[in-house]
Amino acid sequence: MAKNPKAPSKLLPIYVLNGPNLNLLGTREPEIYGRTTLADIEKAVVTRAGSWGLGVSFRQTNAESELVDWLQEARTGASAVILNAAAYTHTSVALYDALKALDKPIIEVHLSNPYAREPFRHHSYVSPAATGVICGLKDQGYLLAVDALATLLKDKKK
Ligand code: CA2
Repeated sequence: MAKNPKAPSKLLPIYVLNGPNLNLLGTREPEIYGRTTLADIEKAVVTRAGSWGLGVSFRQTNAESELVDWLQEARTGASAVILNAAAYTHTSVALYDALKALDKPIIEVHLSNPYAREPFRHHSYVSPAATGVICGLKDQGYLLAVDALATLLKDKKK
């Protein structure tokens, strides 16, 4: 699909959902998560999605229940979801259930590579319900997820 910023999108927006503590990005542990803030990532994601004619609803919460509510909302409000569930990735059956109820493309994103970190980060409740997983590429992972979704959504329309 050629990028055509002038083409108006008939698609619902992509929800980009971020879990606990990601609001602190850029303030600590830059060696793991990079120096980019979540606001910087939002700006870059909105620009990249716009270049594909796609809209974005970018959100962050520290509450597991709010992530579940947003995933339920995505059933009718989103064309696809990019999810960095942060620590809930490794703990939340509720997120797994909500993702299984969502019949849309889902890309799991992590800034770090959880498989190169502590053993408790090696299991994800999100991955079995995700269309694809991108990790270890810091903020670039979000942009790759947008590109992947643009292709998947175009293929779906064919
Ligand atoms: O690498 C990722 O994107 C993670 O989802 C980030 C989570 C972590 O629990 C996952 O295992 C992997 C942690 C997000 C906390 O981010 C902070 C950033 C700066 C300062 C403090 C926390």
